[in-house]
Amino acid sequence: MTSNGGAAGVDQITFYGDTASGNCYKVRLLASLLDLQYHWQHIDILKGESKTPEFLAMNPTGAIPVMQLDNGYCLPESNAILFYLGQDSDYWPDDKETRALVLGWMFFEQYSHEPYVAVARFINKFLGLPEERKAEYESKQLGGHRALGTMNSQLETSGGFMCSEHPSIADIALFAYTHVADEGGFDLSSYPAIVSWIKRIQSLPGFKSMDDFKHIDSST
Ligand SMILES: N[C@@H](CCC(=O)N[C@@H](CS)C(=O)NCC(=O)O)C(=O)O
Repeated sequence: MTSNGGAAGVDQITFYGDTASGNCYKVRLLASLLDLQYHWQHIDILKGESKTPEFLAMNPTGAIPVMQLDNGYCLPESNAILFYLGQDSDYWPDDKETRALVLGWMFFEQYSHEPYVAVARFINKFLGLPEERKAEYESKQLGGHRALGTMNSQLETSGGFMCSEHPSIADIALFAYTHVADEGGFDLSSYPAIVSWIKRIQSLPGFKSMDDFKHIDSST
């Protein structure tokens, strides 16, 4: 288990996940941007570590990430965890119209983006694009490009981030798989507003890349 530095949190938080997964990276990235203290417990889904009775007691779907507090409270679903962590921060807007927009883009991420961009990346990067999944990989390209095109149009007019001129948990949710979309075969050079947005997120104070977290974990 890895512990990070940072200011003392109110509740002791443990995240269970694998930073190579965008869904897990997004919660760790927000914790870093908010300078939250947490323990990190690596879970290898390919070894079945998310299907043990202990893990299923925390999340019956057997998926990562899961957040656990020291009082025993367990919360699965990456975007629910982003909301839990971000709701008292600048990453959750003050007005109700922008809050609803943030939720809308987080639902977009899970329904219209992640099932295409993340799955194509998984088949290509983690499974090595095996022959028997090539058709599935190809079938993800159209939906992935549709999602990236939608994001690019939104970013052309939204003020710099997805919902306004301020970053929100919707940006963190969407950043996780968008910035590694090339690993799923999506060339981001056709989406200049996304490329600029990625740089803006990478410049936020407290930003850490997937590789930064990998180095932190291997050095502890
Ligand atoms: N909607 C969930 C998706 C979680 C998910 O699919 N996690 C993957 C890794 S990225 C996983 O654990 N897969 C193994 C499994 O479901 O058995 C979230 O956003 O947290």
